Amino acid sequence: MGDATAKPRQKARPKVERPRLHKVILVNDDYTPREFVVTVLKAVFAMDEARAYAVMTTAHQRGACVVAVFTKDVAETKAGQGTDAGRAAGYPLLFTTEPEQ
Ligand code: TYC
Repeated sequence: MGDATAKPRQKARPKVERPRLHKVILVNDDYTPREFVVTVLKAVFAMDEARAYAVMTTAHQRGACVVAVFTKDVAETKAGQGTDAGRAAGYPLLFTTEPEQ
């Protein structure tokens, strides 16, 4: 006879999708001063000088650089803040976002 009190060995665990993360990408251009890019990276992405300089240099040399990964909303907000900071100063600085994987 079956044991009516036997507990399931595992709790039912409904599969929940993790929200996909989105990359913020810094795009190089020929006009925005390097030091301005570093300043924006520090202000918007809370980077220290060394990290901001490394990201700026990678974008400068390779055309673009992944800055950080966030939920979609945060990625879009931060990309907008960075791009807006450039526009406000008259530069074509551009941050884009794209989903990871
Ligand atoms: N290429 C720019 C310059 O030589 C600097 C720069 C780096 C601009 C990275 C944008 O995403 C960028 N002044």
